[in-house]
Amino acid sequence: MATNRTFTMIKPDAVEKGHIGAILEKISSAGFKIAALKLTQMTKADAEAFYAIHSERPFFGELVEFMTRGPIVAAILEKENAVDDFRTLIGATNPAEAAEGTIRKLYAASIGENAVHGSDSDENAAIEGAFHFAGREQF
Ligand code: RTP
Ligand code: MG
Repeated sequence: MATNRTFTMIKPDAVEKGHIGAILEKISSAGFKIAALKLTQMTKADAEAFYAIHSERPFFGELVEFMTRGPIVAAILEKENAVDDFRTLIGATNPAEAAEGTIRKLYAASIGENAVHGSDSDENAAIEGAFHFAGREQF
C-alpha cells in the first residue's frame, strides 16, 4: 500500500477540554507523520463550505454552530493507507458505538460533538487539506 495522506481536525469540544496533546500523541503513536498543523478557527462561511455535503441534513445548523464556536486544530497526516487507517483510529461517528481505545471512544461526548474529523476518501482528503492549508504550509 502506497504512502498517502488524510486530513483531520481536532474539533472545538476536544480543544476546549484540553485534549490536543493527548490526541496528537495517539496520532503519532499510530504511525502518522504530520505534514501540516495549525490552531485556527472556522468562520460560519468556512464551516458551511467545508460541510456543504451535509447542507440538507437536519443537523447542519447545529454542526456549523458547533464547528465555529472555538478554535480547532487542523492537520494533514501521512501514512500508508492513511484515510482508512485514520478512520479506524478515530472510531465510529457516534462515540457510543466507537471501539475501545479509539479517539472518539476516549474523548468524544456525543454524535454531534465527537472530538475529531477524518476525511472519508483520498479525493476529499486532498480537497479538505487544500481548504485549510496553503502549499507552503504543507511538508
Ligand atoms: P467527520 O466527517 O467529522 O469525520 O465525521 P463522520 O464522517 O464520522 O460523520 P459524517 O456523517 O460525515 O458527519 C459529519 C459530522 O456531523 C456531525 N453529525 N451530527 N446530530 C447528528 O445526528 C449528527 N450526525 C453527524 C458530527 O460532528 C459528524 O462528525
Ligand atoms: Mg464525514
